[in-house]
Amino acid sequence: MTHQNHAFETRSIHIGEEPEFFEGSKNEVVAPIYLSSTYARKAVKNPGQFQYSRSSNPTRFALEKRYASLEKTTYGLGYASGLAAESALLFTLLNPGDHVIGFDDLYGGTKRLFNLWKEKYDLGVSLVNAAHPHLVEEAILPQTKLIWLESPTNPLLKVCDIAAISEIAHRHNLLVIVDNTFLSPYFQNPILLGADIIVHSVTKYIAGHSDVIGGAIMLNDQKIYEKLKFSQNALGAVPSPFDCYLVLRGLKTLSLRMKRHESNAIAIAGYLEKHPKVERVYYPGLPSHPQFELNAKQASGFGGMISFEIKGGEKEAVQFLESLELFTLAESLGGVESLIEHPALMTHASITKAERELAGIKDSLIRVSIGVEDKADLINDLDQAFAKI
Ligand code: P1T
Repeated sequence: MTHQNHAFETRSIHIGEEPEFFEGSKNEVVAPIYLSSTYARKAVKNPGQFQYSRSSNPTRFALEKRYASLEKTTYGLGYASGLAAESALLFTLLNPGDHVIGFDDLYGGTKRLFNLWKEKYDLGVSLVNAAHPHLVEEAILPQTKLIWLESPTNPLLKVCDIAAISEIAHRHNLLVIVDNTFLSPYFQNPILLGADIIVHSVTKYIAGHSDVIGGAIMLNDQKIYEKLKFSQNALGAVPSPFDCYLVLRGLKTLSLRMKRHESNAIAIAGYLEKHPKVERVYYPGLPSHPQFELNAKQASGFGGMISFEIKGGEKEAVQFLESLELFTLAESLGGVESLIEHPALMTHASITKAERELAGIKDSLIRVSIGVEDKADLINDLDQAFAKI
């Protein structure tokens, strides 16, 4: 039976785990964790479906089918981390001296990776406020190859018009890569908006339980897929079968989790916006967000990530963070438990203060990954921590 025409909720449970999915399957309802690193051949020239687990592994194969289905693409590829997937893209698509245009507010580790490529391979990088598509077009150079977007961005939740930027990119023969980590494929499918390649930190909502580091790439273009499939094996940063199993399992509740992350986040963003000790709230689901309507047009939800500036500076932010009891002070996001962090000192400390200031990441900025706990418990915890500063 094929589930390709079913709704997201059905595909996220069944694709890749159909009982008859594998040659020699025992009709398992749950994909087994295939630990074998290598596979016996029937004959020297008859390798069968799997040969060596770095190249392909049945548990990963099941997951890669599901990745493609959830992003509505033809192909999916699994990686050992989000940054391994990003590295594979740079390695596969770029040559020394090429130029990339990125949103000025990207995950700090992505900017650090670009900086590494600047030093090693003379990569040109222009970071622009892609919330204004004309700034992207103005940054195009003869050596530009890629436009790299997040929408919403990490950590300032800026939103860009993926369709408008894809149209500009394609007029100039450029590829558009969208890091879709924040909304997950449940709320947004960038391929349907014209993007060429989707990348995810699977570590976040896709796996969903803060117990996996993983990455994914999804795309339609067969030629690029073949190059990526080749480099995936050649570079070797693949996920373990156990991690693939955890992701297959986590994905089954992605739709339920995302709805709950979002309804909690809407309530908490509203609470923060009214709080006298809060200077400013960044959440695309607030009507006061400058791209509220754009996000509503290109995605079916706003997600569970909120940032806000606390009144004061680093001192007040740190005092607040260290007073919380239910929110966990930790990097990362997208798990069922609420996490909170200080971008300037934590997730975005890998970029220079000058780069942070240019992007608008102040020392008073706090980023929250709203979990799926009871929202009144979460608000009570925020309340008692605000009362301590
Ligand atoms: O951590 P890893 O799985 O390698 O993914 C990197 C990455 C890529 N893209 C986005 C949008 C991300 O947020 C991340 C990782 N981010 C964090 C760890 C964080 O706390 O923001």
